[in-house]
Amino acid sequence: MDRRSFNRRMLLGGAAAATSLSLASESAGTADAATAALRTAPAGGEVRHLKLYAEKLPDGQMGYGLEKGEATIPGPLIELNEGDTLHIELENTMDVAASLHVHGLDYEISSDGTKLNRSDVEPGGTRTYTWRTHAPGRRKDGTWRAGSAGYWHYHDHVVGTEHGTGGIRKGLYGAVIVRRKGDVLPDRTHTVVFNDMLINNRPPHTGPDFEATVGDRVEFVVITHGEYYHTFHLHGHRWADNRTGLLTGPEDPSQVVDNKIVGPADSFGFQVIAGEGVGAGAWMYHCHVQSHSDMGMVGLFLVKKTDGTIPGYDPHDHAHTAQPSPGPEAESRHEH
Ligand SMILES: [Cu+2]
Repeated sequence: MDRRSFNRRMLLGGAAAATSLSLASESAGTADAATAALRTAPAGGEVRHLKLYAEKLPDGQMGYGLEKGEATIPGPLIELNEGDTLHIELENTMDVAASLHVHGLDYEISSDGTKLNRSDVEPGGTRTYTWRTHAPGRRKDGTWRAGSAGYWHYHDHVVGTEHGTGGIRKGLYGAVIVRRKGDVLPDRTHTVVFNDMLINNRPPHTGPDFEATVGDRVEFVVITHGEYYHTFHLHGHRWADNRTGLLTGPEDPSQVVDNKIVGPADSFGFQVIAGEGVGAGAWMYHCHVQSHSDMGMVGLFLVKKTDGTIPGYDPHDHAHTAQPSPGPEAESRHEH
């Protein structure tokens, strides 16, 4: 594979719109291409600023976006390093109140994103939410305090009900990744949200599909919303059921899985080497509750050979793409 090494990271939006955002600073290390060394997350500690818009989409759904008119479902991927602080100014362009509520990070009650705490945003209004993160460490009483690193998510907590049930249903959600210093950085990140019986609020049987080339280090963030429990299954690839999805060494006791049960507001993530040991192909991912997969909770991890082909895959005779597919979305591409 073309495992280029640069000392600069940049994220580009997906095909449909700008759906990604790198809040991670330049990765540590200046490995040269010959060694193709892993890129890893630097220490955090930076103060960052971000503007988000909550918008109604033309089809009646709702989304968060980095620019007016560019909201997506899921919303932008937000990446931080432990120790970072993020100030997000949310502008609500809709005709109903909305908010931003995050899981896993540190925030004061004024950034709760609930009506209860008067931290929602009226139509046409703006509000700044502050999220903080911290590295793990020992408390004064000797106990161990977990760090913020993890695969988390944010969502509206106001539209429809006091719990944002209507906003979440319509697409007001997105992924947050907090990395620990030294965490392996992927080439690309994809967000998969099981929301009721849909994936990323798309029509059943229409993906989203994600493309990679054999050897790419691909990261998935999997989030669940709605009323149901699901099982996330990826064909041909496995991951460790721990914080990063990666084993730390031969003694790491984490279970290696290719299927994981998830329920509403769960989130997890992992990295795979595309096609490792199995090669290129149209690898399905889907909910493994049989009736759910039959109803269309399925997408494709399209792993191409270096010449761009996918053996055995003809998109035209594949039922999965019987309906027009807008192409890859919710994708964070890490150019480096
Ligand atoms: Cu399911």
